[in-house]
Amino acid sequence: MSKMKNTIDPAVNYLLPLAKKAGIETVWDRFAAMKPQCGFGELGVCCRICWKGPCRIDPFGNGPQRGICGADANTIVARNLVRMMAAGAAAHSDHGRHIALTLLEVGEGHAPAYRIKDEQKLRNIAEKLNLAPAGKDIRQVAKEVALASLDDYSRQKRSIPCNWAKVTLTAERVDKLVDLGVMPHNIDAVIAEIMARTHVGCDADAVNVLLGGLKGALADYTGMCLSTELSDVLFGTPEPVVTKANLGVLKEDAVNIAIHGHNPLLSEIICDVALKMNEEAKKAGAKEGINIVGICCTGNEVMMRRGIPLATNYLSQEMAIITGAVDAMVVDVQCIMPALTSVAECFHTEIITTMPENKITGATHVEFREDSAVDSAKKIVEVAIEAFKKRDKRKVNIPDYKQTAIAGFSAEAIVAALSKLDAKDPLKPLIDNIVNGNIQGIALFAGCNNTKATQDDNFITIAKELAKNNVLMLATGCGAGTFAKTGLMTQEATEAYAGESLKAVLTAIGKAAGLNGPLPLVLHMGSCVDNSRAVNVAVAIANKLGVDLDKLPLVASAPELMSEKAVAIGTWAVTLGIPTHIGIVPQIMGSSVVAEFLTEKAKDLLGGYFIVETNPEQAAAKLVAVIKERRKGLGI
Ligand code: BF8
Ligand code: SF4
Repeated sequence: MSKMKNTIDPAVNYLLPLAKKAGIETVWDRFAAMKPQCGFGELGVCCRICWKGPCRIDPFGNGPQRGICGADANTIVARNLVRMMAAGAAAHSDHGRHIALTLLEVGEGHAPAYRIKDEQKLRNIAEKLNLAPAGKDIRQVAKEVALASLDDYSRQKRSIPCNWAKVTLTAERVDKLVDLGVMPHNIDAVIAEIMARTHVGCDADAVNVLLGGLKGALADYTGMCLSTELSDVLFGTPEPVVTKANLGVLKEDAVNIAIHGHNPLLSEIICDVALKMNEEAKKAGAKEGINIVGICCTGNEVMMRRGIPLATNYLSQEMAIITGAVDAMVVDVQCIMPALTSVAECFHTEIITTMPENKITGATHVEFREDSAVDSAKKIVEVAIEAFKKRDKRKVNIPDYKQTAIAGFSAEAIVAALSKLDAKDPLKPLIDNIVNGNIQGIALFAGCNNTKATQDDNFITIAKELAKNNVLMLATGCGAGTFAKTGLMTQEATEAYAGESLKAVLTAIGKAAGLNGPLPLVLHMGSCVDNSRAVNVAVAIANKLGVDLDKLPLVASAPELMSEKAVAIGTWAVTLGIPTHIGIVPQIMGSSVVAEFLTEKAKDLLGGYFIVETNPEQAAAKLVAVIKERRKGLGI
């Protein structure tokens, strides 16, 4: 059997041999050393929930079929899975909480580094949340919106759904979720409930455990939704912006600061502060001043709002350091490889952690607090400039690879582009083209990279196939990073890969919006929390057509997923009625009950379901078939 390629990213393929020569270990070396990976873990049948264990179920039926307490494979797999969903929800919603608390501080006048950048959006949100904003001072509106969002973390009455889940979904879906008992009332309480019900000796009915997981996944949705919308209020609602992506965005003659992680609260301020500290960088010998680049979802956030170039996505974060040109990598939360500090030891690069609850041994910690954000940002830029002075020019190898990428397609930006075709009824041109078949359906690409797949390859293969089949594509997270790096977020990609009817529609919209050509082939919707933007678009279409989400020719795909957050996102997508492809075999196959529920029974219950397919060509074919089936269901 031929060995699977690590990546199709040319910048990474340029750097990997250099890393090898220098004896620097990367994620792919550690993956190779880890093989074969534990078969029990792969199937999800290993339980470490109590210290009588670890227990593992023999998948071949010869050895133990129950753990020491009597839990069977179904219970064990379901518990392991929903704990992942709880962790994903905790991660996203903690991010959301920080944003909501900062908005509250802004409303109360205590956060001088921040301001309300999109007042209209804040008022629209307040309307949506029934807070009657008309005539109120904008700071008062900020306070009320923040408090209504924080209510979603503290409400004790189980019968009252979370505000953000209730007001952003179709009425039919809300009713269905309430009827099923999976509508969250309080994000934190739902996460705690999952931890409680999966404690030793509690919920042992696999399907019941899974229903608890669905509620947790919807708590994840709620947290990311408020996070996205309130971030727009504070930092601006993204609009299309042309920028570059891949490691070639690093500059030899600049102080390169890579911002990595997820939360825009710090990265936005760093961008502001860096602009003012250019002269200091120049004095230190950096002719081009300071060059900020992004990695992972922080990268997506600042790319969408400021056109900051994206250096790379998840799996190649170490590679940024291996260029020898990154002076500081500033990290906040989530998806930051602990390996970064070991790689950085071979260079002059400073790894700077910023969050008290996210430190890495060997990193420099510069604590970030919202009330002293500018001071923290200044300190960070100073550390980067000092590090630049120590850069060893002989070790600099910036790969000459970068692609143009058009980012910034928030739901508002898409509606704005469409309104150039029909000002009174902006969604009409989109819906007309879906109904007449020029656009066959919509696919949302989300999720990570995973060493179990060739980096970026699944995304690209599936997208090219869907493009040929006239499917409109949206992307977030590291999937968006893939498309940005590979040039699929360009007008040229539309010309090259879109089917004729899709191309015609994208060209009509693009030209009307003054882009002098088509919209890009894949629309960059932002970071992982920004998956809620795709729901906004889908709900608007569903409401206009008078159907629920599970009737739309809409699919999702996370072909290289790995994180607990991605598990939570995939699960809420299914819970909202969206057929969702995953390209990595999930760690649930040790339970027929769990596998069957998620891939089949969910369809009857929710309309959405998981499609597991590791082969990208076949995955694309399955997604096209689902879209056709949905079209048939709608009679179009
Ligand atoms: O939230 S796609 S690897 S960076 S988890 Fe992480 Fe996955 Fe990337 Fe952003 Ni999302
Ligand atoms: Fe084993 Fe049960 Fe303890 Fe899990 S909870 S480790 S199956 S005894």
